[in-house]
Amino acid sequence: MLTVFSPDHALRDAKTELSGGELVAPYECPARVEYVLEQIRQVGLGDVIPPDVISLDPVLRVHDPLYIEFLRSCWSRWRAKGNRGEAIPSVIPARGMRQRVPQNINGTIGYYAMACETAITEGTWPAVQAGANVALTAQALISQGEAAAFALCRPPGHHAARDLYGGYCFINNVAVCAQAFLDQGAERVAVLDVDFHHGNGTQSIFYERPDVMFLSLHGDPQHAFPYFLGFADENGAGPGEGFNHNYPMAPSTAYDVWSDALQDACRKIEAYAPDVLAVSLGVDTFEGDPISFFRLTSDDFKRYGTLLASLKLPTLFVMEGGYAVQEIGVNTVNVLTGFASP
Ligand code: SP5
Ligand code: ZN
Repeated sequence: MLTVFSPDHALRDAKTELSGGELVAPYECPARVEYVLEQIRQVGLGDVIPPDVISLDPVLRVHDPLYIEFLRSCWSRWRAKGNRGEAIPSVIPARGMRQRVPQNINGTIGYYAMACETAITEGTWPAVQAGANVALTAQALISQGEAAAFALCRPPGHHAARDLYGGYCFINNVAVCAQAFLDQGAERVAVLDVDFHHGNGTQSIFYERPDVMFLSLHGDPQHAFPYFLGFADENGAGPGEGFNHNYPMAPSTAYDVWSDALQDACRKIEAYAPDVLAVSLGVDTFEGDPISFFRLTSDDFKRYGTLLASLKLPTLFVMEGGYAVQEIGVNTVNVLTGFASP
C-alpha cells in the first residue's frame, strides 16, 4: 500500500493547548506522524510518496471560502492586535447570540471555533494546506485504480465542519476526499470513522445528503468530546435521512463490544454498495491513549484491519487522532497490514 506524506506537517507545532484551565503541551504534536512513518518503513508497508501541488478548489467544495480565508490570515491578524500568546478564542456565539462574523479577530476566531483547546499558530495554515494535499493525492491514487492508499495527514480533520475548526482539526481532509470522489464520477461514498471521537464535522457536512453515508464509532458524547453531537438518534435529515449512523459507546468499551459495532457498520456499508470507502483512521481507541476511554489492544487494530478488507472496496485511509505517541506507529500500521495482508 502506498503512503502519502509531507514533512510540512511539522509547521503545525503549537506550544499550547487549553486543558483543565491550564495551557499544556499539545497532545496533537509533530512526533505523532514521525512514529507512524518509522513503523511503515520498519514493516515495509510500501513506498512513501510526497503530495502533488493542488489548488484549493477541492477544499472549497466542502468549506466556506470566508472560513478558509480566516484560517489563512488568522495568525497575522491575531498578532497585529498585540496578542502575545497563541490564538485561542475567549468568546463564542452561544445560544441566543447573533451568528455574524465580527471584524475584530478576537471575535472572528470565536465565530469560527467549535472548541477552544486548539491554538492557531504561525505555521498552522501551511501545514493544514499540505495535509489537505496529502489527502487529495492519496484520493487520486484510488481514483486512478489503486485498491488502497494511506494519507498520513497531520493535523487531523474530522472535527472541522464547513466553517468551524477545533478538536485539533482545520480542514476536514476525509470530507474533501469524499467530495472529490463524487466530483470525479463516484455515485456513492461511505465514510467510516473509527477515531475515538465522533466525527462531528464530517457528519454535519454530509448530514442532508444521500451520496455520502457517514458511520462513526466513538465514545458516548455524554462523556466524551465533542459532547454536543454524535448521539445514536442522529440518522440524517431530508434526502440524507437514513444515511448517517452513530455508534456511541460507554467508558471502558473493549474490542468485543467495539467490533460488534464495526460489524454492524460494515453490514450497512455493504447494503449501501458504495463505489469507494474512506476511513477516518484515528487510533485513540487504544487502551493506553491519554485522552480517551476505550480499551483496544495493539492486536485488535490488526483484527479490524482484516475485517475492513472483507468489504472488498477501494479504500482510502486518512489519518486522524491517536495520542499514545510511542504506540501510534504500531497501532496505525497494524490496521493497514491487517487490511493489506489479512
Ligand atoms: C482528532 C481528535 O482526536 N481530536 C480530539 C480532540 C479532543 N479535544 C479535547 C481534548 C481534551 C483533553 N483533556 C485531557 C485530559 C487529560 N487528563
Ligand atoms: Zn480522536
